[in-house]
Amino acid sequence: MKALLLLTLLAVAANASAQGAPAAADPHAAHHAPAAAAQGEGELVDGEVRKVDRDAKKITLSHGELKSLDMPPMTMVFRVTDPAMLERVKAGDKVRFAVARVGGQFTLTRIEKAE
Ligand SMILES: [Cu+2]
Repeated sequence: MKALLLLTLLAVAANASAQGAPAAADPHAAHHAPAAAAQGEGELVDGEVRKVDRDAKKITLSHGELKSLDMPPMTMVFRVTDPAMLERVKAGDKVRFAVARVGGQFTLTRIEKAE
């Protein structure tokens, strides 16, 4: 009985750590450490808009280092929760933005044009 309980606990622990790992289907995830879920929210970083896809609610940004998400500078695609955020920016704009991990996806929480 005791052994069964231990196995159950191990299974729960393994499951929990698997959920913290990036989705294997995301080719961008490989170089991102599985940091804690809500980390990085609110940190404004400099970036430049590469592509805006309002229909898909996605934006491609090149960004500087994101220390709280343990990300080196790169170009990547972010999901947006509100497509209205994409009305104000276009490819080539210098921006400042904040990103959070929502459901394992890097999601833009804020974006504004840089001065
Ligand atoms: Cu990145």
